[in-house]
Amino acid sequence: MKVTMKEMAQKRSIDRTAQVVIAKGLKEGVETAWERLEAQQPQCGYGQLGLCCTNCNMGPCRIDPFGEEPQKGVCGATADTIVARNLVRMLATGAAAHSDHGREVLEVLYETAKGRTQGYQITDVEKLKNLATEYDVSDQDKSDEALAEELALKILEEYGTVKNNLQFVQRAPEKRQTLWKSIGILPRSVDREIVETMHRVHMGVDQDYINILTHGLRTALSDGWGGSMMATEASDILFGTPKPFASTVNLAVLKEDMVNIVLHGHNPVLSEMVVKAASEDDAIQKAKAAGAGGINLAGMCCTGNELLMRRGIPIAGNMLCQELAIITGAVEAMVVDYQCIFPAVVDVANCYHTTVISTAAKARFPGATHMEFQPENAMDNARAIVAKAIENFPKRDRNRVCIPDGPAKWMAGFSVEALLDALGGTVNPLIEAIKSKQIRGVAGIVGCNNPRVQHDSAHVNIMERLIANNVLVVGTGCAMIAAGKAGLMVPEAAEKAGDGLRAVCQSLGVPPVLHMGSCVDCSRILVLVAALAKTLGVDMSDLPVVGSAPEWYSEKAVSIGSYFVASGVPVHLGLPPRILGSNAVTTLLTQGLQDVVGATFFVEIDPVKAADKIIAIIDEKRKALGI
Ligand code: SF4
Ligand code: MSK
Repeated sequence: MKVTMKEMAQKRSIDRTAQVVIAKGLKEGVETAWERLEAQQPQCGYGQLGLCCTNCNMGPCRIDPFGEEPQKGVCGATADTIVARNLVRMLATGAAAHSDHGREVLEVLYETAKGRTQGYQITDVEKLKNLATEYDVSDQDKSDEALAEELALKILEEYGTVKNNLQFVQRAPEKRQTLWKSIGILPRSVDREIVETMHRVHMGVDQDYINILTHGLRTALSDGWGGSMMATEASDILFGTPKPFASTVNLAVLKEDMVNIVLHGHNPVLSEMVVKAASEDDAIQKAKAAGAGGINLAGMCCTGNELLMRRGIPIAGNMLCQELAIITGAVEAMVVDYQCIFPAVVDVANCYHTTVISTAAKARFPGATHMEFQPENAMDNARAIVAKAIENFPKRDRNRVCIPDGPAKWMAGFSVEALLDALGGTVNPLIEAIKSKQIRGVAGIVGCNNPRVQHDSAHVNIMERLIANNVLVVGTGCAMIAAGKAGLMVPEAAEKAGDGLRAVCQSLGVPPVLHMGSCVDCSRILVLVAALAKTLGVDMSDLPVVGSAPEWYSEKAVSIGSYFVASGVPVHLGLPPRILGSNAVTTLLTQGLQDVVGATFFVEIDPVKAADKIIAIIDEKRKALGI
């Protein structure tokens, strides 16, 4: 039976606007991730099981999982060693990505304090002062700039500190810190743990899968309670701590009569300047002179989340929408910084008039127009980027433009500070709601899209079932963009929640799914969970709180999942990691860690069953707490 393009689009995504554009792409013969995934079939079985090692030039080696004799690589590495090494290598890459992003924001903060950047300012002075106190930096007789300079330097030093512990670790409950210390996973510094992971996975270093994975947890903690948390806090100081905002989301946020600029990637330092540059009169006049009504900015992935959280800028979509935005035929420029950007956006852009503008020295895309961003000339760089996009508008082929109708409304901006504001200053009302069972528990739903899963379906199905069962959902990243597109992030979505959660949401005027930001802002979830545990006088592992990454793809997700588990929060994965080639590694991560850190991973592909398992864990924790 012939499958129509519409049916194929529906099979690929549940996002109504994505379906329209997928069908357009199919009609126009534009290749996207779904075609490329198909072309990759069958994907390598050794790779899927984590049993392929390319760590040295005696290899590549692969272990036959069905081999009669236990097999080994040329050096003698076993399946357990190879699987563990491959996993922590992924984890370290993810931790490095988050942490390097954090370092760049801190550097901009430092340079801004020194008066050596263009366009930046210290926006959240209260947060600056609070952090200074946390870092034991006195603010007496100091200007905000002098304070920021000293603080930024002190935080930057933690990347390679010799003091052997990270300041933000002290935000965790004492019990947790003691546990980390006793099992040797208290993170010492950001760079050190990542570098040590890379050392350990070299041929002939760490061969003990338990030892390798234990250090993996330490590395992940240096991300969650280190690099990511630093990225979040420094971004808040520079650009403001998020407050609830109403905005719109999905591909329909693109506008037919405007110069559309899509801002994609992760780091807000450039995109914040593009927002400023695009609102300048001169830019708007230029856009009008080019025949447009003005300039329309739309976010994509986590750069989008950063701008949404602080500026209310609409988002065109999550990870699998990046190629689709270009296929609408209405995007003048896709401005990219780094992480989660398909190199293929350049090929897709070649089918239309879109210019892909790369901006980071460390992330070049062959075929893209590179306009390197420098903080000292940030506004000039941003103006040039906006001008480039405007130049493109007359080249748009109006006959090939197809922007779907109906942007979805959503409400975002739930930083911990904003949540506390809504709750009257403390987490106590939330704890009372949990104790009284109005709220059964909290689920942190985070992570990506993956073309191996119907786009957004796992996210939305899990979230709908959770809220219907009175589980409050908080989250970050592409998962939250999926929720927004599905209408779960407006206060009216409380109608879909169970009685208790509905009443709480209605009394506070908030949705049952709370958007806490970008991938690095998973650190906000850690802070929230730590605050709940401390107020209750228990450890984080005692709380009715579960994490989930239903459609994950990224190495960063491996790090995020691992720092949640190491922090005592059980984590659901909607797709298995590449560990199944080792029973020992699989058993350790799905069972053994319970006795070590009080939490494990579990894999469940079916979103409804996954939600039920999350609820079952929440109920068990409630029982143990006697609530
Ligand atoms: Fe093969 Fe060992 Fe080299 Fe890996 S490290 S490629 S298993 S020889
Ligand atoms: S952008 S890491 S696809 S959430 Fe942060 Fe989305 Fe995952 Fe990238």
